Amino acid sequence: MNSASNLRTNGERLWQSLMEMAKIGPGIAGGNNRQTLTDEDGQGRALFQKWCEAEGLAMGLDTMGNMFARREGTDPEALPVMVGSHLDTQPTGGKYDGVLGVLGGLEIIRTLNELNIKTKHPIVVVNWTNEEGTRFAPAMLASGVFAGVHTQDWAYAQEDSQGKKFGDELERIGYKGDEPVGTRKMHAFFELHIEQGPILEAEGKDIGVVTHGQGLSWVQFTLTGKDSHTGSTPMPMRKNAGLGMARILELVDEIAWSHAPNAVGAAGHIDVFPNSRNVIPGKVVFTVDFRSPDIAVIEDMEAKLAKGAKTICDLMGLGLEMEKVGGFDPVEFDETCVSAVRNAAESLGYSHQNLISGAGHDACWVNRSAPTAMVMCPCVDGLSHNEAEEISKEWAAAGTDVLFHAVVTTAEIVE
Ligand code: HGY
Ligand code: MN
Ligand code: MN
Repeated sequence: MNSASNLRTNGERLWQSLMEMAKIGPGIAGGNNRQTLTDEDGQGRALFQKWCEAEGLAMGLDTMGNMFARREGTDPEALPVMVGSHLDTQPTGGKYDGVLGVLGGLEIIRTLNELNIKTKHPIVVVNWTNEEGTRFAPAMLASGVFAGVHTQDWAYAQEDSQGKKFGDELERIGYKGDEPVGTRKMHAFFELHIEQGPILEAEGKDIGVVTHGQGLSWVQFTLTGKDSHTGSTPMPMRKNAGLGMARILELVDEIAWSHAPNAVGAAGHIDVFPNSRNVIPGKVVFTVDFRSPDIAVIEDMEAKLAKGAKTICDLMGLGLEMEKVGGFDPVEFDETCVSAVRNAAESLGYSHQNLISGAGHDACWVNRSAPTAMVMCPCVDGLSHNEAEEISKEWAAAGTDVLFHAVVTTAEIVE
């Protein structure tokens, strides 16, 4: 990009919008609890739409609740460059996970409008529904349906812990659109996201040029033993599903360490029944999250765990059910789009390095629909999925500047 190559977005305006959005669905410790398809998610969507309409964008809404805010280009035939992320949060989430990518996209529009810059390709800012997968599994549900990975019917039938269905909740908050999901085509997609890991901060780099995303496996385990009295049931007579889970979780940790340093494993979702202080748990349900940049490693970890869990449960006389409830293969992003990110960081003079994303993102699925790349900025202590998640105003601005240049270069400025 020539004359616009020294352009910068407005970091202060972006920061104000981040803080404004953070007021919706506040957490209990300074972060956010704006879970997907809750009233708070609806309020966050409404604020985003209000800001987009104030910039003259045409709003689109598809049957999975994905929101598309379109700025016209000069060539009506040209496919849009899309840019975005997600506004839903974890129950104890931070203010920036996902939100930075959506509002960074909006900041691009605000800057282009302010400077009256035109682009050949339209630019569309996207809010993908249910990226987190915490209320309705799996993660990246709506971008997955958009990319043809899941069917819409299957997604609509997904239930939360109260038995509420995704499709019903989407209707209830008023964001079930008419546009058939996946019909909207694009020229390219870019996503700005906080790293959610410690590498960029530790290396002193402002920008992560994301070349790959690691793969993910979510397997839900249901162990059944027998509820009984914690006081009067002799040890040899117990069928303790909670103990079975503890042994399996030890094995999860051992398997992940056996593939150090790039594999990880843990269980974040654990339900114990009846969860009473003086009842041996007769049933536990938990989800094991394995990740690695290497699909063979993920498959080996899954196989080792299935085998080991069966041995543990057979020995303890526990019932065992395993169900794959989420997953995607490691992702390689588009070289042209990745170069646009790297060139933007270089021309703006921001320090940068290549990075493999540890977390999953909507870009991982959208990459199946169109050339895709990601920009990352550091976060304090690499902490995320924690209300104490923090970034600096400078990191947010640097990431958005790089996003701006990658998007606008790809959308082609019209002099
Ligand atoms: O699970 C993930 O990696 C993402 O934060 N949803
Ligand atoms: Mn995210
Ligand atoms: Mn997240």
